[in-house]
Amino acid sequence: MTDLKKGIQNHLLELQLEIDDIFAKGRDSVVSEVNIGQIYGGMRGVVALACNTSYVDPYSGLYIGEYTTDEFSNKLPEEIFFLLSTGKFPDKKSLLNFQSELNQRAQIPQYVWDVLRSLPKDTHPMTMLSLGILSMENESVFKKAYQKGMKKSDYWKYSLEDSMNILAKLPALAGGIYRIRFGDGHLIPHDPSLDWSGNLAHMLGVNDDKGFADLMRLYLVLHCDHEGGNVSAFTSRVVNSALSDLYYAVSAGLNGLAGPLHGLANQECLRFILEIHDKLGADPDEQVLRAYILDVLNSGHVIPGYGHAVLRVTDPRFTAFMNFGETNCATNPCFKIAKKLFSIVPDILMHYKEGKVANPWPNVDAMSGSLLNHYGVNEFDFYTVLFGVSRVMGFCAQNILAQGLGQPIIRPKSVTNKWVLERLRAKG
Ligand code: FAM
Repeated sequence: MTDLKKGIQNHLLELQLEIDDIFAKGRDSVVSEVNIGQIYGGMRGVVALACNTSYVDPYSGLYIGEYTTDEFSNKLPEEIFFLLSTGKFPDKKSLLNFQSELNQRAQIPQYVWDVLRSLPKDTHPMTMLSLGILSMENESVFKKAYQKGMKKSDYWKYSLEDSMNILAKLPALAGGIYRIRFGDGHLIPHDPSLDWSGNLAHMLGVNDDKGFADLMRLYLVLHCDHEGGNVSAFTSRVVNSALSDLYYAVSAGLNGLAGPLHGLANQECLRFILEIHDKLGADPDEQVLRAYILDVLNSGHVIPGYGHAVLRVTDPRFTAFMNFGETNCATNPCFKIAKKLFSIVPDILMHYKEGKVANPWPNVDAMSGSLLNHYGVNEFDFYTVLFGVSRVMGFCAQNILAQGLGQPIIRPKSVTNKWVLERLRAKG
């Protein structure tokens, strides 16, 4: 058994003991009530899910296990996947074993490239990523074992196998999508001497600069997971809860990530910054920039990269990217505009329409595009693919743990307007 598998097994035992304790202390205790506004309001604020990979505190941001963003942001993505799924960082030997496993599984079947190359030239790269993974569904070891009648207690082990196979192929898949969609179509081979994010930087073939490889590492670490209720993670979990295997579940999660209010926001952010650069110049005057932001708001548009459904402070992932930018690309015009926006937008949003924006602070997307721009990745449509490569770690870890804990199919109850009206009438 690999160290990762052993680690997950031990983690599942710990989590199960905690759940037993929780149930013993108060299985029927009420932790959250649902009002009618929430039924019609995207279930915002309803506590209805348990997710033990990560937690988002409104005031201190993302925790993976016990670790704050500051504490894990200098790690490798492989260490982060270990942490998400076992609750602990791997030691050196376990890390090397895991990396070697990934290397052995990195080869992408030829039919995936045939599918991707057959798509219209202007297909969105997120469609290609989602379809690339879905096209490999026939390789699912979970599906094969299920058909042979595997025990429920073994589900997570086969989902781990599927996860490893999917994760191992992501750098090559993302690199290939970039080269087919934006380059000459020539694929750069996987290099087993490089780690996971190093291979992604290598196979994109955009930039040999060490800073770019460092940015890919940071990018893949910071986007890995954001608890269980966000659109993509929740979608992935709902689909997997029907025992659709991880190829289906990961592809479904990525389809949710492709929305402009979720993962696609990062491409909108750089577009917004470049528009400012074109219209107002590289170093816009503060008052002019303020007026521009107000115009955008008054024309009914959101300011991309600002706001969050859970966070109520500057996203620490934004801060990690900003610190990276200060060290590596402080003179880049987009980075400078992104920094200037940070000094202006929160104040405007705070006072906009009597403070209706719950969180005026920047989220992870407000800065990442400027850094990618600095290293020459200027195809906005590709940005969410990088987000997706990272977020698949969270989808996989969440689903493996949920299966290991025997969680059932997810099926909340919906009601009609008539039902709600009758309820209100009955209450008088
Ligand atoms: N600019 C202008 N208005 C904003 C705003 C922003 N950046 N953020 C929120 N609002 C508005 C929002 O549209 C809503 O207005 P209406 O009542 O007229 O519909 C109002 O403020 C209250 O919304 P909220 O409660 O503050 O936010 P939500 O929880 O409904 O939505 C976001 C959260 C992230 C969808 C929202 O802040 C937004 O659209 N931000 C811009 C897009 C963005 O950056 N998305 C990335 C999210 C990121 F974390 C990710 O998933 N990658």
